[in-house]
Amino acid sequence: MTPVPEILNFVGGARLEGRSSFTNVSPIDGTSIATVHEAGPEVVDTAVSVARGALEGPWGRTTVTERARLLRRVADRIEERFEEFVAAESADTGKPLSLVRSLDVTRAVANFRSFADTVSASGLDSFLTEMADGRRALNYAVPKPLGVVAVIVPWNLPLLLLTWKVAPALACGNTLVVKPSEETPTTATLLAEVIAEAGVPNGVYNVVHGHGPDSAGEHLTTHPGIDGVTFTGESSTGSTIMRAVAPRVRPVSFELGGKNAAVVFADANITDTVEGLANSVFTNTGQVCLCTERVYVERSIFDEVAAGLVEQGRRLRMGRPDDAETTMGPLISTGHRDKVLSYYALAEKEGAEVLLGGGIPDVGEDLAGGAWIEPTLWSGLEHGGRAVTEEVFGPVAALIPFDTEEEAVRLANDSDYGLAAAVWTQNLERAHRVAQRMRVGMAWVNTWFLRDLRSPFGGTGLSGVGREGGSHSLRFYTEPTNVCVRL
Ligand code: NAD
Ligand code: 6OD
Repeated sequence: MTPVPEILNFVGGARLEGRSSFTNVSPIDGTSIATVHEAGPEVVDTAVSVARGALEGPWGRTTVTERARLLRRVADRIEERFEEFVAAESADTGKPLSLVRSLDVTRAVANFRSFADTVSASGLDSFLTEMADGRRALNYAVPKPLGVVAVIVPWNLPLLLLTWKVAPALACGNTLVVKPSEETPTTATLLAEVIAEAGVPNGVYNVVHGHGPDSAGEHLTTHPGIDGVTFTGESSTGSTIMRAVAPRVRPVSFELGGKNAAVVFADANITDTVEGLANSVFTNTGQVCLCTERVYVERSIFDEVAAGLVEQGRRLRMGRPDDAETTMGPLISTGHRDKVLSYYALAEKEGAEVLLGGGIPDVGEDLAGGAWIEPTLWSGLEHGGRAVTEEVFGPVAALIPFDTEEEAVRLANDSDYGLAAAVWTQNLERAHRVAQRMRVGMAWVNTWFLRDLRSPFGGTGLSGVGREGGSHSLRFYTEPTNVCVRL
């Protein structure tokens, strides 16, 4: 038997062992794929102090031009090692290689290039001169890095979400201690190699591995040496982290959960809409925070849309990531599958008619140890039940009919979350009117997850705090000092 690789913490350019370790398991078939060294308090402590040292060293004196050049070099190096990143991300998550190539790693490259462009155009390197205030004074604000930033990310789009934070944070001159999800430790560690190869000084980008509570995550968020936390994950974890940083009043940027709605009007192009809806429900096995889990359909086309969506779900092919026929991977773990299955059972208890799926598929003996799940569609649920209000984070949606635009807006907005919505209609006026009334951070019209990396990304309510993307990210990762000179 070949020994599984070891994944170590990466601190100040060195690989550090942990006092304990855990096994990273393949979601495809349940086999062990790596041993991961868990960072205890002493490793986290070292990482934070190394990051502080790097902030006070030459990195702290780099110019925007130099940092933008380094970001572009990181993007180039990821491209050079593209297939290595693809293989690592797919092994950790079970995603089809085609998806990792087209989405995860491609976006990692784009994140670095986009923030290199944004920071170059931002004027962050020069004084931002503001208007004199009428009392013959000149005000100017000097943007400084936020400092040592804790970056904590989940398992669903590990490299995409990590680089979405790392690129702007580095662009602004911060130093970082990154904690990837315990489920997906590999690409954050590969990124450390690439960042070093690009010429970023040791200590600027550090990785600590481990779990959340009582482990690396908690050690990091409660550490007195961090200046801010940027976090993507569950809303309840966001709430815990907020409490952890409260005693020292540290700023947070939170991208959290969602229970996203799609609203489909009778005047929509049905073929395009059904295809778009299927993407928004099933992409990445429903494990995208933006995925649609509630579909409100105007009653006159309800049956047609439901039938179309069922047909799209039936066409999904589960299998090994390197099989060209595979279009849907497993969930991240059998633990997460237990949670999703508990919602499948709950929905039936709450009166769902199961239009598609509802259980564990037969994927054959080879893959039986994996976290496979059937894509699932429900109708007949009341709007207020738990299956329609709580985030499942699996390949599942509830279809609910509506009769008027007002009712559709009310139902879509009736959620404690407020991340994303999609409106499907060919009526231009209605498209703008309804999209603007959505109580969410991002509303798409006749599309889903179409991204411009400069636009504000984030959610309201339980879905987050603040916005990231383009200049919005730069604002979080900098701390301005205003200088007022009497004239
Ligand atoms: P999670 O909150 O369980 O874990 C996210 C990260 O936080 C992991 O690295 C985990 O180890 C760490 N963590 C957990 N508890 C912690 C604690 N007490 N202190 C410090 N760190 C802790 O989330 P997950 O299950 O990995 O990801 C799925 C969730 O993430 C879903 O709710 C999904 O909607 C959300 N998500 C949101 C966005 C967005 O942009 N809004 C993007 C992706 C995922
Ligand atoms: O596209 C992005 O920048 C982004 N942050 C996507 C988040 C997806 C959630 O799973």
